[in-house]
Amino acid sequence: MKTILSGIQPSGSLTLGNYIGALQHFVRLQHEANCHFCIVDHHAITVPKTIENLKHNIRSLAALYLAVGINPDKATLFVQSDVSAHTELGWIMITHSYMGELERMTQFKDKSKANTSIPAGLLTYPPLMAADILLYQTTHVPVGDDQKQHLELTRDLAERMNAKYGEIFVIPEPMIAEFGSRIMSLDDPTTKMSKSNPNEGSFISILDEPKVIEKKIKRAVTDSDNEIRFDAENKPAISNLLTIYAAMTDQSMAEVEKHFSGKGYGALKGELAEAVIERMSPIQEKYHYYLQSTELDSILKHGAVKASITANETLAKVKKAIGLGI
Ligand code: ATP
Ligand code: LTN
Repeated sequence: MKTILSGIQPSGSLTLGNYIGALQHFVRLQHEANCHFCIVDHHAITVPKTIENLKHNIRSLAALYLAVGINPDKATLFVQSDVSAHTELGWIMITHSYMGELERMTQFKDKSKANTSIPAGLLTYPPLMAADILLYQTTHVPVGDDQKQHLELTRDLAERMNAKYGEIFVIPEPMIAEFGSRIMSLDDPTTKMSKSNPNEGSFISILDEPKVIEKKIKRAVTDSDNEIRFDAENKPAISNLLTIYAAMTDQSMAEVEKHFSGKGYGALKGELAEAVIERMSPIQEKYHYYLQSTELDSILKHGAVKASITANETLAKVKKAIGLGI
């Protein structure tokens, strides 16, 4: 049986990119693997946050995990900072990382560009992510395409430590889907759809109201001719809209292309808005239910207790192998 771990940062409203590239796969995988889904709040504080915002975003993300269909009886859902083994192993991973390899990470380069004084946590972010994964002897990590480089580093660190101390870690494999692992911005199909983009028209949030979804899709940029076909290189904007449509309607790209053959961009945008609204409405309803329920808190508490058992076992094994403690 596969062992799976993935994490999402509580850094704001999740987008359709997070849903298609990550959450949708998590829901399917929980039926076939031993799954751990983590709210990575320690990762979120690598850029400054207000206390109220962080608190809200943690509960909000937990409610969203449940609303999209994560079943706490099947998967372990927990908050990273509730399982202290993450930061402890995170530190050990930092001490086995080289400055050069951390400075090469594109997410570090992108996120530090915006800062005049760069928080050190942005640099040490990937070894903490490696700890998240390795603590559960994870075999597979479902993520979007932007996390490929972080996973390569995780594998490098695990192999480096196994070579030095014996087989302490399972080497994890990335799970990156062929379609939908890189949903692009609606205003610029050359950049990734991101919840931290200051232009709200560039992304659709899972919690956007129907009217907002319609407006954002209507304003989405298109490509120059009026032909609907999937061609990521020459028609990046339309290919992005087709990818979102395929994910929202659970169809293959071939089926979607056939459905829109001979139709114009207006039809694609209209049907896409309908499909997104239809898929998001029940999620939004469940989200509001979970957000105000105390059930949410007990699910997270239980998840942390369960996760701690495995995490502490691995941590103890690593500390012993390295020679730490008494
Ligand atoms: P930000 O965009 O605010 O920097 P993020 O959304 O990339 O943050 P997370 O919220 O931690 O960061 O991402 C959660 C998961 O969603 C990850 O697996 C990530 O790869 C995936 N993901 C994020 N954006 C997209 C996207 N545009 N397309 C597909 N998958 C995505
Ligand atoms: N780095 C990821 C979030 C993340 C993660 C993880 C993903 C932290 N720990 C463990 C998968 C597994 C991001 O920025 N999206």
